[in-house]
Amino acid sequence: MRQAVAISKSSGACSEISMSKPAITIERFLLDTQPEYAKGDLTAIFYDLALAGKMIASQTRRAGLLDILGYQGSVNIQGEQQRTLDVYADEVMISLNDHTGRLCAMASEEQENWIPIPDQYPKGNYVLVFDPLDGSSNIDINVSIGTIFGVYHTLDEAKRGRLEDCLQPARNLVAAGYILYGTSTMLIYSAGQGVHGFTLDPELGEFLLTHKNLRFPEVPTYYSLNLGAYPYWTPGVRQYADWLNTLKTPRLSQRYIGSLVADFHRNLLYGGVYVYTGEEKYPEGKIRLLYEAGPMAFLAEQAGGYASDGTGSLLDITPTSLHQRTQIFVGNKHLVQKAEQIIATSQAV
Ligand code: FBP
Repeated sequence: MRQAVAISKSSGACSEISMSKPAITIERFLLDTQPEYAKGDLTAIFYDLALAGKMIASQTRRAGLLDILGYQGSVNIQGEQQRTLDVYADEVMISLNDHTGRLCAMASEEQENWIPIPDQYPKGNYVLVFDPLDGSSNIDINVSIGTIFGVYHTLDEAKRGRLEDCLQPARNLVAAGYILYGTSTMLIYSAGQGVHGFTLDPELGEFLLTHKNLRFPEVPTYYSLNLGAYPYWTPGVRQYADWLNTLKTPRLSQRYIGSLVADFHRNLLYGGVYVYTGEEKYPEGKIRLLYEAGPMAFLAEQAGGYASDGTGSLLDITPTSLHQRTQIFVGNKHLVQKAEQIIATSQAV
């Protein structure tokens, strides 16, 4: 058991404390595990994302105490009433990243158009796409929500950012992840070498490594879908939901938080599948391809899982618009492949 020395605030005396895990920050871990990123920009982008996570967490944690619950009174490009925390999280993500000289473009769920880097700031070679606060419908009821992000490399280093830089398939992602605001605040990411989890130590104000090399467990435990939409699903999707519902070995339990980040996180730790397909309100699906489904598909593949739109890999779909929606089946590979198989068979009849 590693020993570490800590200064006790009250007496100022030195005392020995036991740390179950060595204190490894994201930056340290990236530099140790992916020295090719040591030159800085991507490591620094993670520093900025971690800071954004800390700032957003400091608000979500006190949401009931501060006047930040409820709606902002504005409507976003999705036609959704923006919540005060949606707008706050969006402003944090943009203001922490638009002047660093590391990015050439950004795209956000809360912004109609792609976000250029202001001319007064130097441009960089990375592109940041994000959903500043996923699961917004859960904010006021104190249920876990999250920030989803994806990092691409620019298509042309000679140019300042362009819309095209944002409209890349998730297969091109350099890194992706999410920040989960739950019982604790966690940052889960992959930069192409596995999926790793860091937990925010509120005392130290640091995200410390707690979950190295996360992979979907072979035997799944859960399935996550909104059964309330069952009547509006295609016959193939209904057959798949029935198959999940009646599976014996293993018997799966249904869990649906209504927050993609939280449902994905549980399924990553315990095995399972999250599904959001076309239905009455969203015929082509609700989840946005660029800054929700794409990053989750990248993480799933890095964790030994798979993500599909019901017919093929979500990683290979090139977005044609920033806020394009898609169907999503993501989780244990065999569960998602079963969906493709059942849907294909139902369409064949
Ligand atoms: P937001 O990004 O606007 O929150 O929408 C995405 C989402 O909240 C997912 O996180 C969640 O899984 C889904 O929508 C819930 O939708 P529904 O309430 O229709 O089941």
